[in-house]
This record gives sequence, C-alpha cells and structure tokens, in this order.
Amino acid sequence: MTLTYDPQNIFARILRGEIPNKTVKETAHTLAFHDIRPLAPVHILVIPKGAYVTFGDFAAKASAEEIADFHRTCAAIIAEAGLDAGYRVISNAHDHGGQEVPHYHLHILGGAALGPMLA
Ligand code: D5M
Repeated sequence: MTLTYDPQNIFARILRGEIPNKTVKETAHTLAFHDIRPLAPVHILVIPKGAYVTFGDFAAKASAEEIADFHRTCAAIIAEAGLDAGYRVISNAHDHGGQEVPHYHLHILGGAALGPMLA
C-alpha cells in the first residue's frame, strides 16, 4: 500500500487556501471544517496540517505535539458542538476503507441518533 502523499489532494489545497472551507476551529497543527456533503446534522472534518495520508500514517509519524493538538481539538469541537447525547468518530483509509480524500481526516458525526454503524 503506497503512502505517497499527493500535494494536490483537496484537503492540501484547502490548507494552502486555494479552496474555501467553512472553518470550525483552527490551531497550530490542526484544521476543522464542515463536510461539504453532511451525513448528519453535525458533520465536521478534522485534519492535521501535516502531510499524512491515513490514521496509521499519522499515528506512526506525527510528533507527540501534533497528535495531542489534533485530539484535543477534536475534544473541544465535540464539547462546543453540544454533542452530549452522543456522536460518532470515523476515519476511512485507502480503498477498502472507502477513503476519498488521501489526506488523513476524522469525521465527527452527531446531532441525531445515528443507528448501528453498519446499518
Ligand atoms: O471522505 C471525504 C469527505 O470529504 C467526504 O465526506 C466529502 C468531504 N469533502 C470533499 N471535498 C470537500 C470540500 N471541498 N470541503 C469540505 N468537505 C469536502 P472520505 O473519508 O475520504 O471518504
């Protein structure tokens, strides 16, 4: 499985400011924005600013500071979005995972009962 990072992927272009986004939160290492095709009332994408392809790539190679910043940002978003009744966090990887954009991202979904994950 190749982990070569494509600098022309859509999220890289968002990070360079070439494509607009609806920003939810931005930190030194992390950007969060609304998904363009929401699957739930709340559907936020969280991406590291570094060039990582998948969850595994990020977890293996990112610095402790990047990893902490990313997850603390996710926690802040979950708290600020008022997802007290529950939420789902998903990351798709490569072909079998159905990954469309080859820059690591987490989907934060909530705002309604989502049902069983594979329904
Ligand atoms: O999901 C990639 C997700 O990225 C998918 O839910 C659509 C979303 N997307 C694609 N382009 C944009 C832009 N320009 N803004 C916001 N959201 C976008 P995956 O996990 O890779 O299958």
